[in-house]
Amino acid sequence: DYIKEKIIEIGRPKAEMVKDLLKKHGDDVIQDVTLGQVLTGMKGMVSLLTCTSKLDAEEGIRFRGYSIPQLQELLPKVKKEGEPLPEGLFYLMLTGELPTKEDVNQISEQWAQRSQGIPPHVFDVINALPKDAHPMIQFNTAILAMSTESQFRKAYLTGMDKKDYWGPTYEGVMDLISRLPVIAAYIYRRVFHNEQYIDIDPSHDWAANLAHMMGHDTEEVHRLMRLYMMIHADHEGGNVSAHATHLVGSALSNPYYSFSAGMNGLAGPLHGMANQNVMHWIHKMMREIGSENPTESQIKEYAEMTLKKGQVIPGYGHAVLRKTDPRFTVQLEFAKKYAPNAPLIQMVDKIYNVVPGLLTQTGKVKNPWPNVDAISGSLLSSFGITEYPIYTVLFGVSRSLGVLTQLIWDRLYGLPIERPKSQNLKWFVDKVNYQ
Ligand code: AMX
Repeated sequence: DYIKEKIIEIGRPKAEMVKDLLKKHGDDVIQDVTLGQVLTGMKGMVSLLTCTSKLDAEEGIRFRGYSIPQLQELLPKVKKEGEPLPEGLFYLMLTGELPTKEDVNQISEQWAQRSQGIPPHVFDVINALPKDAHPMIQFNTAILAMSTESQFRKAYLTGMDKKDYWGPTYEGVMDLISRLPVIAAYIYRRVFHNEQYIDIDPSHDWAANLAHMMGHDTEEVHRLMRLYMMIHADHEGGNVSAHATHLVGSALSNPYYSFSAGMNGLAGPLHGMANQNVMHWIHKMMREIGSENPTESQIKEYAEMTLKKGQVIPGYGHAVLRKTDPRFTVQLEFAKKYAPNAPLIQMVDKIYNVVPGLLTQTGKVKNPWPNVDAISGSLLSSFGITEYPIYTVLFGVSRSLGVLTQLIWDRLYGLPIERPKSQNLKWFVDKVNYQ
């Protein structure tokens, strides 16, 4: 596997640098921490080493330095006018270099092959759950059930050198990423399509295969799925799914345990579940207003009511971003190009016209602009994937690309167990001489 060779070549000197940096500058002060930061979710506190991507409050995500529009130009595609292949983004996050078409093909083939290895008990475990168990419960249960295959655990027990931990981690990560679309599609077909399952097509790329196995085997859904899988892949290290994966991984838990932790976090309504909740919010609004095509002033009134009830407007706001999320914008552009008359996209536009103003008026929301989830569900729905409880699962399949790549780097760097200090309320009170 030449990708593995490449990782050693790039990773070893970086790992040495981390050690040396620590030795020479371990006591240097890099930032002051305020009480406010600790009590509001550690926002802005630099406390993680993440190399796969970086989030700027104004311009949004960059993967290894490249913005989404740049990657749309630079990453290999199936067709010139199409969307980049997520395999290419994975390669970029893993190695820091832009892939060739050949690198991407090699990953597509490897993943199609590795996807065949899901042990039968994983499907038994899914089947043992009630069909109305939320798809994220089924997804995460399957991920944990797959950890029986962990190569890391076996290698650890045989007693390997720490320096080599990244190797079996890489194998586990490749297996896991390859198998997630199969699991996601299985759950989708089980819950929403009468258990009519569709086999993988090894000639397809990873994202197209997911669409194919879900039963949405058209070129336009392949294209949409590639876009979706690219933009949800990573959002630097501190978001709940990335941080949870890293944290649990720091105990040397295998990639399945680690990723499962991240997915439990993604299932929260303030994080990945927001994409489903946006659809829930829109449909409830249409029902309550009694129209599929409410006016902007009706939407405004409904949104005001949501705020009055002390609830959040899903799809808006962000812990880091302070402008419209470029992941929202790229989806809106895609929609305007390929589904300009879709009613749900027009609805997204109308909501976009009224909600930021309302959130600004509250005086407390730090970012009144839409995030990735404000449109992703409406876009999927407009292309026929209308069963919105599956949306967070699709987010999760994509998120594996970034957080599991970082897990390989955690092992390459030899990062230790994470263990921040906690204090009780009295300590904080005394520290600031609170009267
Ligand atoms: N609607 C109503 N109120 C909101 C809001 C929204 N969309 N976004 C933030 N607020 C409120 C907060 O609840 C908080 O209220 P409080 O002081 O009464 O507790 C106040 O504004 C300040 O919060 P903040 O500093 O602006 O946000 P945060 O960093 O604490 O939280 C986020 C960020 C995303 C959880 C929040 O904006 C939110 O709840 N948004 C809606 C859910 C959502 O879309 N989540 C998806 C985010 C992207 C992702 O991870 N997929």
